[in-house]
Amino acid sequence: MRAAPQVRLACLTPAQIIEHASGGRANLFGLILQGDSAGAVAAQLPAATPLLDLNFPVLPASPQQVWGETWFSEKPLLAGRHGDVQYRCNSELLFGTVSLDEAGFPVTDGGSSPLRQASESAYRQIFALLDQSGFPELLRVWNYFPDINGESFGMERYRQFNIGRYEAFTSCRRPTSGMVPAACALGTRQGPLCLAFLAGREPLVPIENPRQTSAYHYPVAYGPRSPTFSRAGLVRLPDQEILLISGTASIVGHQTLHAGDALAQARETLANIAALLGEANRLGRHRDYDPQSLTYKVYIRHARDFAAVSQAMTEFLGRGCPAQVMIVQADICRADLLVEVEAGAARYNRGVR
Ligand code: 3EB
Repeated sequence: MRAAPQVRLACLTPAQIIEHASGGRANLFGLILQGDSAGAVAAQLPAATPLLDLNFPVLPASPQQVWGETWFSEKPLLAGRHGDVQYRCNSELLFGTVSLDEAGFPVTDGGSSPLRQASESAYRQIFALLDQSGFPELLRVWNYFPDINGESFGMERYRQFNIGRYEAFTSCRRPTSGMVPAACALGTRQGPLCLAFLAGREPLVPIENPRQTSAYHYPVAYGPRSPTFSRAGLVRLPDQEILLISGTASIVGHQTLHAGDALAQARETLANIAALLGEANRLGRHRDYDPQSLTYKVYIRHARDFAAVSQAMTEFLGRGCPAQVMIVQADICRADLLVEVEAGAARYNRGVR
């Protein structure tokens, strides 16, 4: 039997999450929960578990609307807190979460918006922790905040977020292109700015998509500061390799394709993921990354597009495949995007030269 990877990414139902959390065998790094009753699951987890409780509706709608993206460690974990950052780490990785209420960042004379200030503060706090923790490398960030396509202070909120994120990277002397983390950025219905992140001792092996302009090189038409993220990345650990695919959408070059057509957008998105798998197989230790071996989180703007997006996933994966797919309803960071897909896989290194 193949040994389990030291870190495992899984989409689980609430019953499974509670069973794992109380079982004691697999340690929980942390969770990103979706669904209206995520709070009920969170209440049953040990105190101080790094946790994002998002209110994205899980599709198809069911009475038990909670799913979780769960990060497991087979190695013992230490827990800690640094400012507003809650984290757990083992010998190789650190997983953390931070939630900041925009109301805590009133506008002052400079005119910088609360969201921009909160975004900069969240990233600065993460970098401050990483600089002193022995896990200097930021590998993956999940970014969530309400009203992502709304406009205030003369600018779309996603663009405000991009400025705050960029300023934290520069003021903390981090590169803003090339060696930047994999990421996603989605709009919630309400609540604070909340981030989850994964950090490590060794740098990410960044992966860009040959079909797309690198996001950090987007033209200024998309906002005064470009988004600071890599299209994907490989995390190399002594005993395993983790592939992390960032939020991926129907963008070719830097332009949105197929406005208004969810099926065509989903197919274009999956063509982008296929291109990233090709790059991962070129750059990785493991040459067997394929659609079937990934765990997916699919964000759709409108619940009515569920059937079309499910169809595209089935075309990509084949019927009856074992891959795990979680579909949730969320706002996407460009108003013309209807779907965004992120994915991940972990490979045990034994037997690989
Ligand atoms: C895109 O390709 C779609 O701002 O961190 C995807 C992944 C997107 C991450 C981010 C944004 C982000 O531009 C949006």
